[in-house]
Parts: sequence; C-alpha cells; structure tokens
Amino acid sequence: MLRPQDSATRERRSLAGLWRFRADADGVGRQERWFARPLADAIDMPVPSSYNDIVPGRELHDHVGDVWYQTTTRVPRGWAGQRVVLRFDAATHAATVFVGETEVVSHQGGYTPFEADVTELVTPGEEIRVTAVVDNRLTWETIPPGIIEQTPHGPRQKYMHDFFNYAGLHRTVWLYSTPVVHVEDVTVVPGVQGDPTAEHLTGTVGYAVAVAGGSTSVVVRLLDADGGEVTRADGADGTLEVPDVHLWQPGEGYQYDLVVEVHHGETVADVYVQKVGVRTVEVRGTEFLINGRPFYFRGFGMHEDHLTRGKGHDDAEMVHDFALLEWIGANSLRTSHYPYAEEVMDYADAHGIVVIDETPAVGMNAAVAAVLGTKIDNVFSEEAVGSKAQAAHAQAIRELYERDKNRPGVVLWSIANEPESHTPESEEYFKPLFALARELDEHRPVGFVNVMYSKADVDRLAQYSDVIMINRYYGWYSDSGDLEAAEAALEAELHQWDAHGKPILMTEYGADTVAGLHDLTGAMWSEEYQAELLDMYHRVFDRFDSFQGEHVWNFADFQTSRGIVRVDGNKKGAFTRDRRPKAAAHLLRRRWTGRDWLG
Ligand code: BDP
Repeated sequence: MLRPQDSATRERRSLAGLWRFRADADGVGRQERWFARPLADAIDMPVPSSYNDIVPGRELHDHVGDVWYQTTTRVPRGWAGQRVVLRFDAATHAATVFVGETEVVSHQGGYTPFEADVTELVTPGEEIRVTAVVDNRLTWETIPPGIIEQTPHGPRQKYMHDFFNYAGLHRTVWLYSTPVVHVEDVTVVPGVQGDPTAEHLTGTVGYAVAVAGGSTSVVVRLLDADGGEVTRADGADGTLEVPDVHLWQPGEGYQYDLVVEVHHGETVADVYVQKVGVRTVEVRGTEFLINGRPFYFRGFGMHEDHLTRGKGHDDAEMVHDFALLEWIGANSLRTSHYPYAEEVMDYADAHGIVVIDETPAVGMNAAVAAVLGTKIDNVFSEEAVGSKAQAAHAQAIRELYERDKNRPGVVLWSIANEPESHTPESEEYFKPLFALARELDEHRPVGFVNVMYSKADVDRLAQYSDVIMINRYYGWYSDSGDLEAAEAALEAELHQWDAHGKPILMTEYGADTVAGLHDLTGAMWSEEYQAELLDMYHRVFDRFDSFQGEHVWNFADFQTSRGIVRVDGNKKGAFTRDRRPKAAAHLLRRRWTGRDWLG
C-alpha cells in the first residue's frame, strides 16, 4: 500500500491532534451506534499515542476491549473531482472506521496500515465526522496471540510476551487525495550488473506500476539525490539501468527518486515519487553480504516505547533514538516484535541503518508463557495457535511485505520471535509461512528468531531459515549470576549452530539492570553485571567466524505487564526508559566505535 504523499497531483492532510475519546467498558458502543453522533462523555486523547498512560489510574491502563475515537475535519475545497482516501497508519490491534454513519473499513492487526476510499461520502469544502472503534483484545485468532479471562471482576487480558499491550491510534491518520486515474502500487527491485564490489558499477532498478481508474500510459524517470535525471522509460514495468550507480550502503542511505507519471491522454493524470536505494543482499555460506561485502550487525532489538505516549510515534523521540544509535556505533536494529512506524523505516532508509523487519508474531511458546504466568498445554493446536492464528499470521506477513517491500534498509524478514520450534506441530504451522515469505520476496533472506527452549539439537525450523537468529540469556535466566558457567554454555551452544553452515546472529542477549545500582561483587541487577555479561558474550562471539551480528536486548528499558519478574518494566536497556546511558552503553560504544563517551 502506497504511503500518502504530496505531489504535483496529490495532497494529504494529517488528522493528528486531539480526538474525542471514550473507553467502552461495557462493550455497548457498537450496538448503541456511538459513531452516529458526537461522542458523549468523551475526554481529549492525543493521536498518535497509546491511550493507556495518558490519564492516571488503572481503568484505562488495563482496559480490555473497545475504545472510541472521534474527530471532525473539513475536506479541502480544492479536492473536488478527486478521489478522497482515509488512511490509518495503524490501529492497535483492530479497528472499524466510520465516516458519518457509514462504516468504511475494518482491519485486524495492530501495526500495519489500512485505508478506505471515502470519495462518495464526502463533499469537498464540508466537514466530516470520523469515528474509529479500536479493540485491544488479543485472542487465539490474533497475532500476537492472547487469552481473555472472564473473572468476577471483569475481563483480564493475558498474553505470552512481556512488553505491555499498549493500544490505540499509535500512528498518524491521513485524509488524502489522488486523481481518479491514479498510481495504485509501485514495486521496485534493485540490483547491480556483475560483481557488486567493483568500481563504476551499473545498477538496475526493476519496477512495476499498478494503475487504477482508467486507461493510461506510464512514464518513469529516475532522479539522483540532486534531482538530476539519470534515466527514463515508458511502460508500467521494466528494468532501468543506472550507469555508475551510487549504491545505498550501511551508514550511507543514498536514495534515488523514481518519479512515476501516469499519462491520461495528453495530460499527466498522477505523479507518485518512490524512493529507491540500490543495493544487493545475499547470504553466502556463513556470510551475510550487503553489496557483496560481509556485513556484521551491531545494534539492538528495540521497542516502540516511551513515557506517557507508550507506542505512539513521535518524531522528536525517534530522531533522538537514532542519534543515540549513532553515538553508540550501531549500524542496525530489529523491529522487535512488530512492524514499526513508517517514519522510523523512512529514517533508517535515509540514513543507511540496516533493519531486520519483524512481524508481530511473538508469544507462541508454552515455556515462555509459563514464565510469564500463563499455562498452555499445546501451543500449536486448534485450542491455541491453530489455523485461525496461522491465517492471521500469513496476513501479517503479506501486509508487512506490501508495506516495506521497497525499502533498501530492510535486508532480512523475521517472521516470528521465539516460537516453540522443536515440535512437529510447530514445523507444520511454520512451513507454509516460510513458503509464503519466500514467494512474496525472492530477493531478501528470511528467518525467525529461535528461543532458548528449542536449541540446535531439537530445533526443526532453522532448516527453513537463511540465517540463524538466536536469543540467549546465559548468565541471566539460566546460569543466573554465574558468568563462567554461562560462558561455557554459550560457547558450547554456538558450536552446535555453527554446524548449520549459515550466518549466526545473536538477536537478543542481556541482563536486567537497575540504573544507578553499583556493586563491586558484580551482583546481578547492577550496572557492573550487565557490562561484564555483555563483555563475556562479545568474547565468545569473536571466537566464531560464522558469527555475523550482535543485537543487545534491549536498546532501552521498556514497559511490561505486571508480574513478579519485573520491577517497573523490563530493565535490560543499555539506556533507561528516559534514555540515560547505563555503564553498558559506554561499553558498547567502546566496542562498536573504539571511543569513550567524550571521544
Ligand atoms: C525474550 C523475548 C523478549 C523479552 C526478553 C526478556 O524475546 O521480548 O523481553 O526475552 O525476557 O524471551 O527480557
């Protein structure tokens, strides 16, 4: 799905701001048609933001079920004769949207965009009322999965991942115009002729344009970053050659503009500009190659998580987080454990940050669930993660691909985090999903993130992955506090994975650490222990040629659900939740940049 943009033929209006908001504790709003009138008893709610932490008290924080958002906006007069579209960048986890009294779209899945053509329902120059009912419930039919327990005190949401189930309108809502004859979709596939490490390379950009609304011809022009025309072509698909191509590189997000023009008779009906970064990605033996050169991942598993706004996108927080990544010397991140805001992905593309792009499939694991206090007998079964979840999972993979397929920064798809992967049932569940990911995208490697309960000797899914991604907590959840035992166990396990002959990435490793807690015996939870643990892991990583990346868990402390294993959230951040460095951040900066904090 194309992102809304302003072009010579298109305009967009952000509906970010304060919306009217009401939690529907009794679940009566749909039946009582709350969308049919101004929302009664409403409070102001910022969009984008999670709603959970905006007001004090448990009621909204722990709300289970529907909440209602409503706003009014005036459709620009100048949009007469245009197609008008209402787009939600995300609604977590499901939404139904109304314009006036008419239902226009429903969507399930909390982190990918959806939209509705509302042309017939609006009159340019006049106001419309937009209402969205957003449901935060996670069940065995959703991704991620969850369980709703009915208790005498009301419904309780349980889930098998640790990060808090923030919900609401986390990203911008747009009203935008396109001409009736319009570009509906653009797909670009970059490549190079010959050896990508050679000088003065010729790049290639395969492209395909889908047009809707009438018969047309398509012209594409490729512009360099200074706006100079590099090449042009006629036709809705083809391959452009880019002489002396300027590659997109880790650390340098060079991008071209593919200007797509739809000609209708003598006039240019629509113009859409698609960014293109030319780079290659390849897994060869135990190497992960970007532009033919070995790439070693340095960085973090992240979360969209900030004080007050929860998972709500904010440009200031985003740019600050990327500045911290640069300061610490990270070259990559994983969108653990769901697709991040498109603004984040744009920033990564524009700045040469390499991304492992993950679906929201997390918490499909009985052992992890047990640690978090939820008992499941058979996770991959019709009683739990069965065919309905699998269909939702397939849809999540499709929507992630459709959203991010053109992004140069995305070099690897992660189709799940820490599923149980040692049972025949898990293999049966995942086999078609790997096939789907490969069918959608022939040009990027695919993998999943392996959990410590399904090690190399029993795992059944690594065979479907191009790379081995593992999360390990030796020295924390196992061999707690014993770094010598942890080191031996880690090394022994890496030898087992080594036998697969694929690149190995440690996608999570770390220790909960209370900022400011210091201990000269190196006790767990202290800044000393976190730094020492990371240092030990690095020592082990450096012993393996097949080892191609280290992503510390986590970039920053983050909010979790309540439980006896967390004090005010997960504290494995290199930075605190308000982004102050722990000793580990300095250690990482030294390892990744060779510099101290003033250096
Ligand atoms: C792993 C999960 C991650 C958790 C982490 C932890 O992938 O989401 O936050 O453990 O417990 O199991 O810190």
